[in-house]
Amino acid sequence: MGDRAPQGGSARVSVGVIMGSQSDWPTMAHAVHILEEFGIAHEVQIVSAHRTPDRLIDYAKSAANRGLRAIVAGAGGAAHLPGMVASMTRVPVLGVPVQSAALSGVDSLYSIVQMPGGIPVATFAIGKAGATNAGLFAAALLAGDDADLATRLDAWRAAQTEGVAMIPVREG
Ligand code: RP5
Repeated sequence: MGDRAPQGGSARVSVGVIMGSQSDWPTMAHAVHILEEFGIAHEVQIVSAHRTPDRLIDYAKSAANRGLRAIVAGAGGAAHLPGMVASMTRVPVLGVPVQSAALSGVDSLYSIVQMPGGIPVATFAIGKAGATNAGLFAAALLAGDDADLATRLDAWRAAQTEGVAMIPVREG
């Protein structure tokens, strides 16, 4: 079992970030960085559906009672981690398809997005954009009953808008 000490704050952990392998970290780091930026207490673990199945079961079945409000789950290839976690918890699962070497993440995307009706997994874009947006989506979920977080999220979005130039720089 990995360390479940909260990161990004001393408050009760509200978001779990899990990934199928250490090799998923460069992608999933983008979700973690968003949670850090918003000061959202979170935990980060490797949970593999096929290499650590008992860890997966323990993680998913304990998630609701431990107070998790969202689980960001990234995996590549067969990518059954998000769906398997979702099958064992009512906590919303945000699936991030990691870009695979063989099929560029299309395999991961299809695997995560094609959940049969009854067990939902919210599926994001392949790779960095998906991980970033999963982090932002988790923040948006929590902002529903956290006015301070809502203010920070609105400010983040406004800053993003402010950062877009009207006229493109003519490069090259
Ligand atoms: C999946 O297999 C992981 O999520 C990872 O994206 C992929 C490859 O894992 P490694 O062989 O790099 O550990 O389970």
